[in-house]
Amino acid sequence: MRYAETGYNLEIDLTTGNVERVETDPKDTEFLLGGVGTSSKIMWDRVGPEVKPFDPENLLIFSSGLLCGTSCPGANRTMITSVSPQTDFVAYSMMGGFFSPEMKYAGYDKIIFRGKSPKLVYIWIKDDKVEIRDASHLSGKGSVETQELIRQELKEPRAHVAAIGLAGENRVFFASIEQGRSSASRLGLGAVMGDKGIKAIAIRGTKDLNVARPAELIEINNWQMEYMWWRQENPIPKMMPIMAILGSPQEMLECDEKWHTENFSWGNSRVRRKNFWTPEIEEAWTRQQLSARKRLISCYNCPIKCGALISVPGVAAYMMKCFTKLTYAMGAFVDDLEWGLQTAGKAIEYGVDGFSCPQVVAYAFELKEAGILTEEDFAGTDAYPPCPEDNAGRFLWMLDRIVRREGIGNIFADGTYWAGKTIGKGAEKYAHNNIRKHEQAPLKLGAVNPIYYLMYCTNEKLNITQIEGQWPQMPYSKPEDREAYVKDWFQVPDDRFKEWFKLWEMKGEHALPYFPGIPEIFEIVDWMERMHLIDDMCGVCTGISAFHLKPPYHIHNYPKIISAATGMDISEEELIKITKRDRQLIRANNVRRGWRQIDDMPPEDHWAKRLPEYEKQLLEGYQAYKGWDTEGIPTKESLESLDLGFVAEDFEKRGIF
Ligand code: MTE
Ligand code: MTE
Ligand code: MTE
Ligand code: SF4
Ligand code: MG
Ligand code: W
Repeated sequence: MRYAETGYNLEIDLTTGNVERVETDPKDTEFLLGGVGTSSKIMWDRVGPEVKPFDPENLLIFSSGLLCGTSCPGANRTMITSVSPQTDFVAYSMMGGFFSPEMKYAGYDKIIFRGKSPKLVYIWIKDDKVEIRDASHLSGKGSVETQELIRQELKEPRAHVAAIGLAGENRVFFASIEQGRSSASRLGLGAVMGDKGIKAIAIRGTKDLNVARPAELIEINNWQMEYMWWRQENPIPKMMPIMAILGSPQEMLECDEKWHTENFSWGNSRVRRKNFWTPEIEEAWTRQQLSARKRLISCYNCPIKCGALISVPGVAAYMMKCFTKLTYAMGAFVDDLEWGLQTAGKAIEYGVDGFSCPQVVAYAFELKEAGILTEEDFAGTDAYPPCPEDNAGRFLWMLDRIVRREGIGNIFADGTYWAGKTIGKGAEKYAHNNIRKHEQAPLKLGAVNPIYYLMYCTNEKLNITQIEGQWPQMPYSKPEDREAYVKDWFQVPDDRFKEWFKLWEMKGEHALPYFPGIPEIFEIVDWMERMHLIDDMCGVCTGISAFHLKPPYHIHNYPKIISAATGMDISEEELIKITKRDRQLIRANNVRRGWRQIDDMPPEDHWAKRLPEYEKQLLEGYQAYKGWDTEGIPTKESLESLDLGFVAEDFEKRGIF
């Protein structure tokens, strides 16, 4: 008997229409747990470096995590893996909601798509019954709208549906996949879904899922639930609100946006607006947020409710969480939150990433202002009007051109990096906020922070929120606050971390960037990265885990949770080894595709004050610490010590070493 997982993957070949339920090898689970771990192995085995994002050979894998569907709180993430059109590397993007548990209850750990359908289809999975159904009547429909239409058509109100909008159908490089209370947003996996001809996947499962030692598991889960309630009622003192309580950043709850609106940049990540947050703005934005927010909502088996149902005039109700609340208003320079929420609603129906899209549109207007694009590029045709002059109007005009790939929009539909290359004439320079060809949060800061520097340089995930956490962003200035903070900090790998924290100060010798010291920084970064990776293998939401300070999941209880759920009995050391192995394999997939360290440097202007010598020392040291060479390639010794000799052999054959 398999525990915590079903032991089966669903393989769907869209070219031939072949559907197979394939038993998986339990050894793969011992080797890489599940989620991104086992998906990376499938990508390694089956998608060679010659495969391009829109080749039929590219796979699109919807994976549950190892703990999804069990009693573990917040274990609901679906990890979607494929070669990204935006980066040409193997990417993964996540969504919460209800999809993964439903997949497990239908009897599958992963759904693996290959090939391409000749016409637009949707997939209907009800337990053992799998149908590929015609979706021509859904062509052009919104991603949220489609979910409801399919539930009605199937007369299955309890089916969970992941769908793409117009952007995915038109292969916009930053197209998302939307699903009820969540979104797999980044890296354009919606475009791969559209390219394969899949409009949506609907799923309903009614089977049981077994766990190995239920009483033991539930005891830990009960402690986690109690602890979470306690944490919500006892915010961490003197921390910024989104870090003080659990949840993917609680932007739906929080109305005070002084910090984000004045410290994050507007437009194409360019302009900081000091003194934006006036009493008038505060009053208007708070009122608008409270009236738009109908109720707070959660994902499967999570009490935290960090999402919200949003209803604003002119667009259908939709779900929102985290920072997309602000990206549209700020990207467009429109000082009206309600307009931002309306535009976000529209963009979500089109199915685009709320981080990339506003920056891409802002970039287009920067190029116009710089004279690189001309009036003619923004002219109308028989099919659409000329571009309006006002900020709101021109933003919506460009959004419409992009998702339809009309006129100049066709170029911007490829994102800032590729659009810059196509346009030339110096346009590349204006695409200034990318890492690995991908638009980053519009965040420009002062002096380089060594912890963030290393995360930006080395992590394969493309969002800083999806790597950071565990270690506070800033020290407390008062020793007694630091003392109080470490008192109940049982999540740390060991007590040395508490000692470093107690000595860490805002200014002077014990302040960033030179304190904590380099070896300590490596351990802190490694810890943060590891916890995120475990979440992404297990399908646990980082909003109640790795992203947070003092979360209910940590390095000491994870091995117990995994053991009780699966019956595998792994120790902390073994879990750490699995995460190292998984990390090397994720990296190896991309190294084989030509990735080198130079592809992953943070934008030059990310920090105003850089320290090139120190940065070099940090990066080279961390690479050695992680078992990589100076180009970021995993070394032979490291690969072999993690039982990844097959990767080393492949690298040898290809002359990569
Ligand atoms: N959980 C995992 N395992 N991995 C992640 O990267 N991202 C978090 C959170 N949970 C993340 C995660 C962040 S920053 C946000 S905003 C939400 O998931 C996004 O939720 P959604 O994907 O369901 O829309
Ligand atoms: N795009 C859409 N369409 N919807 C969203 O909720 N969330 C943003 C960003 N883009 C979001 C979005 C946030 S807060 C995060 S952290 C990332 O997507 C999550 O990326 P992922 O879903 O690819 O893991
Ligand atoms: N960093 C700082 N210093 N302060 C913040 O409030 N907000 C986070 C994160 N980083 C935040 C922060 C939130 S809510 C989001 S969703 C991300 O920035 C978005 O950026 P990313 O694309 O880099 O994850
Ligand atoms: Fe969903 Fe928020 Fe709970 Fe995470 S913390 S599972 S995003 S409700
Ligand atoms: Mg997501
Ligand atoms: W986020």
